[in-house]
Amino acid sequence: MDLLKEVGNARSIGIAGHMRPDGDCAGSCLALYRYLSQIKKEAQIDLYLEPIADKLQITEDSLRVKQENVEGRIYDVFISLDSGSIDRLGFAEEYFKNSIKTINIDHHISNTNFGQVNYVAHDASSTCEVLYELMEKEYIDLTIAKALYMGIIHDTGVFKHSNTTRRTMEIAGALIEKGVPFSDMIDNTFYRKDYHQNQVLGRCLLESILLLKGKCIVSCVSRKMMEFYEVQSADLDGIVDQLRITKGVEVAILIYEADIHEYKVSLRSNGIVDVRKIAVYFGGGGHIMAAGCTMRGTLHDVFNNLTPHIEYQLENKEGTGAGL
Ligand SMILES: [Mn+2]
Repeated sequence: MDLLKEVGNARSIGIAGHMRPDGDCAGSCLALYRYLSQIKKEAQIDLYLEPIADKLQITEDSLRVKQENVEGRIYDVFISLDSGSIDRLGFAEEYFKNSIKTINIDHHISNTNFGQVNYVAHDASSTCEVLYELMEKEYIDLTIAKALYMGIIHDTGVFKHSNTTRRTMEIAGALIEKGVPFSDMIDNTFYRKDYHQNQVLGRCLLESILLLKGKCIVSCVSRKMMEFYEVQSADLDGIVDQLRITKGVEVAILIYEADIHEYKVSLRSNGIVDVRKIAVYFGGGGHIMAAGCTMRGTLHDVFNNLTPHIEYQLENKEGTGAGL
């Protein structure tokens, strides 16, 4: 796809990403906004996103992000980024639907090809990687490079997940060459935790329990604990991954109390157990190594319902070496 050709002489261009923007969504939107603003100087360009987390607001264009919903506004071209389906666009879905031409750029395998023009690269680590390939390289300045780099590190878990390819690293290298302050970017946008988040992490590690001969580790966060530390569910991100890397552990579980007798369960596997299967059984979903579901009952019920599934998979798959 020739991105600039597809945008053509549009006088108004809208850009949007998915609800609750993550690093790749915010990064790709900020990068494309800046890119088109530089090249299509005559056009009116608007970027729509739900509020971006402070740590992801890495370019000054973050201040230009709009959340308004003006009825009847029609764009010549509207571009969706990092969104697997049209409903994931949230309030911007209306704009997308009403636009004269729609373009859908993404990397999710599940993408529904909801645009008139669809460019979905399944093998790309991130939408930022896809965008890099579509951009004329001479227009990639430091601002764009930073935004693209952020998306790549977030969707690859800093080059750790299996979606990282040689090409991903080559692109990251090209972006570093533009002067991206990568150490700071990785610390500030990916690993940084505030004091309260660290306290809850510590508490979870301290109170974690090993089950099934040390192959399963569990920790729970009560409503009371969340109120005490003044944290929200998003502040618990990463705790289950820390539990997962405990030596000898195959499955890590983090449970937090969302409501009375309602628990959100995050599951992580090191390969032998397919946690997606377990999550799906309880009405949730996810991937083989990372999944989640909501369970009702007492904490005791949650434990008793979950562990047999893990035990079953451990007993039936262990030692085969096949992993899955
Ligand atoms: Mn993505």
